[in-house]
Amino acid sequence: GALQAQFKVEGMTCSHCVASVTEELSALDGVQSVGVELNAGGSSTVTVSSTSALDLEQVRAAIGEAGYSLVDSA
Ligand code: 9UX
Repeated sequence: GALQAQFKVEGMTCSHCVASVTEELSALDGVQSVGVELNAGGSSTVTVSSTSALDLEQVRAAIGEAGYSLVDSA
């Protein structure tokens, strides 16, 4: 089955942000789907389904490429 991982992302406030992040993450190896629960006032939750485990630094780079910041979980 597919693996699912959740990430917190700062700075996303609109549907264009969602589209940008979705596009960048979808380009990563093995990614099957990307879902975003937008929270314009704080950190949005991004859920990624993939066929293999994601490389955190690739995820960070993709989110940065879209113009946003991955929030490191404590
Ligand atoms: Mo969503 Mo626009 O950030 O700069 S509000 S794309």
